Amino acid sequence: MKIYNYLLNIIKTKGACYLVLLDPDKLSESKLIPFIRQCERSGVDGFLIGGSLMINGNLGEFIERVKEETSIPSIIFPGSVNQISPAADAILFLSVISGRNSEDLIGKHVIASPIIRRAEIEPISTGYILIESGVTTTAVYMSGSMPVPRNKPEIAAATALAGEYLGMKLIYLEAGSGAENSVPDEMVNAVSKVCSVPVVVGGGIRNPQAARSKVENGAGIVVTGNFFEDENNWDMIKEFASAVHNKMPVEV
Ligand code: 1GP
Repeated sequence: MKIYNYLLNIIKTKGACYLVLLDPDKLSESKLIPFIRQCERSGVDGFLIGGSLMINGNLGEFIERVKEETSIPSIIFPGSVNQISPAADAILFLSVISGRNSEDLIGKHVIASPIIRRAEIEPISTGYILIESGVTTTAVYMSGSMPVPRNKPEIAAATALAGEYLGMKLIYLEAGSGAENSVPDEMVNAVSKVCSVPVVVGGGIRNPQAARSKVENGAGIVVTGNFFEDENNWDMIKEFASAVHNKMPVEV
């Protein structure tokens, strides 16, 4: 529970936690180290590492390089059962509870569990809820399931509550990487109201204001990925972190 408790503690002290997604397929060798340094300087609380396909990247080697460079926790955000490595600190043990596909609800977990145990990394049980976002995202396509309609916050809330009652430690509202629209604030609000575990929000968040409004609506953890594929945006990492850390005094 070390990393889970770390996340809870950040939420308690800073108001919310800011995680940046590193996709080994998208982040070139030459950009990785400067990007990590910039994240460290800018107040990022942790890295989610993973990708839907992992076409070129080697996850284990990638995490090792990240770990050499920083003490910020590395948490695997697995796109498949192949994405498990002892180099990480923890892994989001994702169950796609918005879908009805048994493989993504429990099947892959049976295969992954002994590997995670051998790797001695911390599994963080996470109810993963895919939200309709304007386009068919990779996450929706790969899971072969229907996302929750954007205008149905009550379905998201009931699904999240079921996840919490099943013992899940995080509820992740996912619009999908590169989503046209992020998860609606009203939905974040409806889910946060019924859940006592932290609500993670990710997908399509492209400015600090959007990040802040997820937190104001109850998100405990905000995730961004795509936006920083463009190096010209790296200067804004700090603004994102300050927007998420709403209990901290604003730095000038
Ligand atoms: C993590 O999929 C997100 O939940 C990341 O989304 O790449 O759109 O920021 P973006």
